[in-house]
Amino acid sequence: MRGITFISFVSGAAALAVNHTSLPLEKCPGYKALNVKESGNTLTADLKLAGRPCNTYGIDIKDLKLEVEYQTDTRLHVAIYDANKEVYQVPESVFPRPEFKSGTALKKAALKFNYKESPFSFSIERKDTKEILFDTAGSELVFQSQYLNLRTSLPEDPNLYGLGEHSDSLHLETTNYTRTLWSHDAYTIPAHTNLYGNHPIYIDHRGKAGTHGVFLLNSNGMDIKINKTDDGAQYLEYNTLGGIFDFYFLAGPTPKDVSAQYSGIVGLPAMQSYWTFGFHQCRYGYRDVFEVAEVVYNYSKADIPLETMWTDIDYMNGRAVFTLDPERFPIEKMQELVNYLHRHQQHYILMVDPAVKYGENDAFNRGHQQDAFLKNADGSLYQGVVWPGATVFPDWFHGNTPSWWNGEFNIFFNPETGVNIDGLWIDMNEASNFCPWPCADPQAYAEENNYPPAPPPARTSNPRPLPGFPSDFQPSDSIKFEKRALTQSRQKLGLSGRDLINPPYHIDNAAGSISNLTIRTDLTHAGGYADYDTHNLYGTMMSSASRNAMQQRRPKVRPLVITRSTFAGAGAHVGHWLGDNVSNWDKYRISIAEQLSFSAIFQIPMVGSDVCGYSGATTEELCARWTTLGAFSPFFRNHNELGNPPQEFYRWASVANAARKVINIRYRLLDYLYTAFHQQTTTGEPFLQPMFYLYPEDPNTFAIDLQFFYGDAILVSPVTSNGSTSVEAYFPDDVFYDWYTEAPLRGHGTNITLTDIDITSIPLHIRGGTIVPVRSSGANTTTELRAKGFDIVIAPGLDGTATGSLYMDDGDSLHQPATLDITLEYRNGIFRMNGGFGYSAGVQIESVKLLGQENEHGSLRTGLVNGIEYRYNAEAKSVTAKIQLDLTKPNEVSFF
Ligand SMILES: *[C@@H]1O[C@H](CO)[C@@H](O)[C@H](O)[C@H]1NC(C)=O
Ligand SMILES: *[C@@H]1O[C@H](CO)[C@@H](O)[C@H](O)[C@H]1NC(C)=O
Ligand SMILES: *[C@@H]1O[C@H](CO)[C@@H](O)[C@H](O)[C@H]1NC(C)=O
Ligand SMILES: *[C@@H]1O[C@H](CO)[C@@H](O)[C@H](O)[C@H]1NC(C)=O
Ligand SMILES: *[C@@H]1O[C@H](CO)[C@@H](O)[C@H](O)[C@H]1NC(C)=O
Ligand SMILES: *[C@@H]1O[C@H](CO)[C@@H](O)[C@H](O)[C@H]1NC(C)=O
Ligand SMILES: *[C@@H]1O[C@H](CO)[C@@H](O)[C@H](O)[C@H]1NC(C)=O
Ligand SMILES: *[C@@H]1O[C@H](CO)[C@@H](O)[C@H](O)[C@H]1NC(C)=O
Ligand SMILES: CC(=O)N[C@H]1CO[C@H](CO)[C@@H](O)[C@@H]1O
Repeated sequence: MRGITFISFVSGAAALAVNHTSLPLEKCPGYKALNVKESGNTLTADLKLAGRPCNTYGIDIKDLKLEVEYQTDTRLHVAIYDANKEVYQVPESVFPRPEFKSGTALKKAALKFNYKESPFSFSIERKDTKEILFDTAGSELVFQSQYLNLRTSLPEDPNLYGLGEHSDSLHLETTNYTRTLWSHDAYTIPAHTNLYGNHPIYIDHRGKAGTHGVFLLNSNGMDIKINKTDDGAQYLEYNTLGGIFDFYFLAGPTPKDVSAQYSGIVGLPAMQSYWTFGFHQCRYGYRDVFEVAEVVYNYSKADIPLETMWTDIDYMNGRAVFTLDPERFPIEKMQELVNYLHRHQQHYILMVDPAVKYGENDAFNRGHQQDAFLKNADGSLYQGVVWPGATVFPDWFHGNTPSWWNGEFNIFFNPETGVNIDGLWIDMNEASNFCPWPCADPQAYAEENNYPPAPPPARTSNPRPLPGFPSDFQPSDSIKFEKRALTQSRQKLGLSGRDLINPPYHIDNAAGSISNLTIRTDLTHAGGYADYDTHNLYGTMMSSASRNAMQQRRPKVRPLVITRSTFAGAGAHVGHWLGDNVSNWDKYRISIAEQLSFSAIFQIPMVGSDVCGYSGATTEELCARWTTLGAFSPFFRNHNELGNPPQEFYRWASVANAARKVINIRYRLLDYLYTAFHQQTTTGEPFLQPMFYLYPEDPNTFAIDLQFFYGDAILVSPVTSNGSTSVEAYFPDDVFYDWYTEAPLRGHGTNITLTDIDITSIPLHIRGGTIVPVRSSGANTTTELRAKGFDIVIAPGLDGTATGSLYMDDGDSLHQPATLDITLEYRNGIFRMNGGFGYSAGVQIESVKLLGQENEHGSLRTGLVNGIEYRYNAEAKSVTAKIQLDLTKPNEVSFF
C-alpha cells in the first residue's frame, strides 16, 4: 500500500473529504496511554495516536479509550474503543453483555492486566504462576475506520482450538493459517474457508500450565492469522473490518472451566425436549407427501425407530416460504400426515428460509405492509435471488419484524388450519443470495437460472398401499384431491463515510467480495446499522426471532430450532447442523472435530452432521459407519441432497442393522445423554468433549479429534477409514471397560488397535470412575422409552470409586414443575443414590451392576444375600444385583 493515496470522508462527526497518504502497517505509530486511572476493580485510560497516521485501510482514529474490568474472579474484560463512541459495536439487543457488578475482589482475580504506556501495549498474566497468556507488545495497535489490527505473541507450538465455524482440524494449525469469519453459504464445507457461522473464541491449552480462553466480541468480517514471524516467533493476529476490540479473557484453569466461563458471557445453552434426542430422517427431494409418508412407513416396517420426520423446501409452492405446494403437499394430506405421526408418538419438522418471494403472496404482502423487509438507500425493497426467484429479506432489526414473523408462524403452522409442526429448521440465513454481486437485475437472474426450478410431476395418489395410513394415502384410481392451498387468508452505530462494499482491507472471503452471494453490505438496517457491520449476526437474529415465534405458538414447551448460521451466543436459543457436507470419508472424519468445537467450545451443544453425507452418493459402508457415529451426536439426523440416491437407513440390510443396533444403544443411554446435556444447560460444562478435556495433562490427547467423550463416561472410538475394520484408539493412563463385553481395559497412555469391528458396530468404552444409568431396553419411540426401567452400571476407577448422576423431568416443559436430580456414588463397596426426587419417573431401577471385579478372596457378594440376588459373571468380571429400587428416595446397595 506504500504511496497509495485515497480519499476518505471520515473525520470525527464532521464528514470532510480529505486526501490521505496510506502507509504500510509497519509504519503505524501505535498509541500512548494517558490519564490512567485505577479504581477498585477497573482501570481506564485514554489512548492517543502516537505519531503520524498511517491510514493503511481507512483513517486512524486518534483518540481511543481503554477500559479494563475485573468482572469475576476468572473473567477479565478489556475494551478499546473510539473516544467518540461512533464506531459500531455489537448491539446489546443482539448480544446482551454479561452482568458486571463493580466490587469483585481484585485480590481473588486469577488474571492480571499489565500495560506499558508508550507505545501502549498490554499483557494478560495468570497471577499464581506468572504465566503470560496474551501479550500485544510485539506490534503496534492499529485502530482505523475500516481496519483493526492486534497481535499477541504465543508460546512455541501452542495448542489452540475454536475460532469457528470451520472444517479444519480441532487442534488448529499454527503456521501460515488464516481463519476468516464472514457468514457464507459454504456448500460442501471446504476446509480452510469461512463457513456459515462466527465464533471468535479460542482456547489456549498449555497442559499442566493450565488452559485459558480469549473471546473477541466483534461481528465485523475478519481474518484471524496464526503464524510465525520470519524469525520463528509464534503469534495470533486479528484483522477486522471494523468494530472495536472487545476482549474477554477467561482464566480456566481447566478446559471445562473455560467452557463454563464462556457460557457466563454468551449464555447457557437452551435445554431441549427429550424427543429431540430421538432419531430424525430428512431428505431434500421427497417429491410429495406420499413419499414422505412412505418413508415413515418403511422405517416402521424395517423396525428402525424413527422419532421425527422432516421435510425440506420441497413442500413449498414454487419454493416460497409460508406456502404449500397444493398438488404435492396439499394441506389436508399434510394434516393427516402430522396427525398420523402424532398418534404414533412421532414428530414433524419443516424448513423455513428467511428470504420471502417478491411479488404477490400473503407473507410478502403482510411483511411489506409492516415494513419488515430490508430496503435500498432510495427506500425501494432490496431484492436478491433465492429458491423462489427474486426475494426480499427480513430486517431483523426492525421493530415490526417479530410480530410479522410470529403472525406468519401462527397462520402457517396453526394446529387447526395449518401444519402443526413440532420443531423448526431454518436455512439460508447467512444470508445466502444466489445472485452474484452486483446483482443488478434479480428478476432476470432468477429467470435465466431457473429459480424456482420446476417441481417433479405431481402424483394424484400413492403408488403403493401404506397400511395404517388414512385412505388419502392409499392407491386409488380416482383423482380426488382438492386444490385447497392454505387459506392465505445512536451511538455505536458505525462511522459514516466508509466504503461498505469494497473495504480497503480484503478478508479472505471464499465468495470474494463481501457483498457477493449475500445481502449487499451497504444496506442500512432499521436502527441505523450497516449490513457491513451486522452481516455476521443475520442468522443468529433470525434464530432468536424464530425461537420466539415457536415459543409464542406453543408457550409451554421447549422450542426446537435447528439453524445453519450462528453467531456467538446462538446456543442459548437454537441448535445447529453442520450444513451441506459431502458423502465422503473426509467429511465423516471432520464432522467429529466440528461437533466438538460447537458443543465444547461454542456452547451450541445441540449439534450434528448430515448422517451418511449430504452431497454426492454415499456408499453402504460409509453410510453404515456414519450411522454408528451419528448415534453419538447430540442431534442425530440422516439427510441428503436432491438428485443423489436415497439413503434412508432401510435401503441396505447392513445399514438397517447398524441403525437398529446403535439406536438401541443410544436410546438405552438417552437419560445419560439428557442428564449430561441438562448439566451443560445449567453449568456450561460440556456434554460432548474432546479427549483433552478429561485428560488435560496428557499431551497425547491434545491433537486427538477422531475419538471423543460422549458425556464424562463414554469414550467413542469410531473406525474412520474406508475398507477398514480396525482403529488405532488412544487410551490414557486410566481404566476403561468395554461397553459390549464389560471387560476392563487398563490404558497406559498408548494406542491400542481395536480390531474386527464390522460396519454395524462402533467401539465404546466406559471410563473408570463413572456410573451410568442405562434404560433396560430400547424402544420404538422416546415416549415408549420413558416407560422402561433402569439398570445402573458402576465402572470403578483406579481408586475403586465411581460417581454419576441422573436428571429427569417431564421431558418437554419449558418450566419444569418438578425434577429428579440425583447423584450416584460408589465407595467402599456400597452404591448410594441421593438428591432431589421431585419428579416421579414412574419406573424403577431394576438392577445395579458393578464392573471390574476379580472376586479372588470370595468377599464379593454372590447368590442370595439379604433377599437380593447377586449374579457374578466370571468372564465379564462383573456382578449384578437384581433389585427393585424406587426412584423416589435415597437408597443403597452393598456389594461386599
Ligand atoms: C487527492 O490527491 C490526488 C493526487 O494528488 C489529486 O489528484 C486529487 O484531486 C486530490 N483529491 C482531493 C479531493 O483533494
Ligand atoms: C501459505 O498458505 C497459502 C494459502 O494456502 C499458500 O499459497 C502459501 O504458499 C503458504 N505460504 C507459506 C509461506 O507456507
Ligand atoms: C505467515 O508468515 C510467512 C512468513 O512471514 C508469510 O510468508 C505468510 O504469508 C504468512 N501467512 C499468513 C496467512 O499470514
Ligand atoms: C419403501 O419400500 C418399498 C418396498 O421395499 C420400496 O419399493 C419403496 O421404494 C420404498 N419407498 C421409500 C420412499 O422409501
Ligand atoms: C462471486 O462469486 C462467484 C461464484 O463463486 C465468482 O465467480 C465471482 O467472481 C464472485 N464475485 C465477486 C465480485 O467476488
Ligand atoms: C471405498 O473404497 C471402495 C473400494 O476401493 C470404493 O469403491 C469406494 O468408492 C470407497 N468409498 C468412498 C466413500 O470413498
Ligand atoms: C496413535 O495413533 C495415531 C494415528 O495413527 C497417531 O497419530 C498418534 O501419534 C498415536 N499416538 C500415540 C501416543 O502413539
Ligand atoms: C417396534 O415396533 C415393531 C413393529 O412396529 C415391533 O416389531 C418391535 O418389537 C418394536 N420394537 C420395540 C423395541 O418396541
Ligand atoms: C461428492 C460430491 O458430490 N462432491 C461435489 C460437491 O460439490 C462440489 C461443488 O461445490 C462438486 O464439485 C463436487 O463434485
